Amino acid sequence: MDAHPLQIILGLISALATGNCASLPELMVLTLYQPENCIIKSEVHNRLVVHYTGYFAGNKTFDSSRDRNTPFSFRLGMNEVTAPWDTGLIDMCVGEKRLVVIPEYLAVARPGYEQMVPAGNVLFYNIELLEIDKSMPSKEDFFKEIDSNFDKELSQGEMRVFLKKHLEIDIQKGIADGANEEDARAKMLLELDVILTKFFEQDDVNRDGVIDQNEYYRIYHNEF
Ligand SMILES: [Ca+2]
Ligand SMILES: [Ca+2]
Repeated sequence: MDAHPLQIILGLISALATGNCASLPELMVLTLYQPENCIIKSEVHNRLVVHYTGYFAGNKTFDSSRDRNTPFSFRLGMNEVTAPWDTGLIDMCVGEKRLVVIPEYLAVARPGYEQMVPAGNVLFYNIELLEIDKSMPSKEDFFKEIDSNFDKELSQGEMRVFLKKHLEIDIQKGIADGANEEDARAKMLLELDVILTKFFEQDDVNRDGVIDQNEYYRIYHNEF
């Protein structure tokens, strides 16, 4: 009889954790514990408070909020944490525990954290969600979300990724309400180009092809 997929995954994780296996093919997210009452779940833009322990194969801890006795807080899906956290902690409820296992090629440290997470390691994060705050992000939060390379300028490519992500959320809502997926997607791509062109024509005041922080906050000042 074939092994159950969960058995294969657990076997792979235990081999990795003991250092008996060299590499992991892709990001893995496992729910270790889920409370019975699991109705309010984490979504993109929510501020989450978590406790986590990060360790390498062989169980060597490299970073732990539990050791510091200080929970860690961040906005989900807004580039405040590495991409595997942003995707791996969606749809989670308070009290839930997950194991996020990040393969070497995705285990990229954020600027300033290179020493803590040296390249070439599979990373294990044992994460418990303590709180979800669903209040709206600020304009500073949105700037950080768009600026994915942290250079404090918003390029057309970064704006495109950001808009696409948010239009995709609209599409999924439309499909849930009965819209045709192909039509919705075609309309989205059309809208995306129109919005992008208009945005840069209007708001790239010095015409250098990027939106800097002055230009960005000028938009907020004028339009919000
Ligand atoms: Ca940028
Ligand atoms: Ca500019």
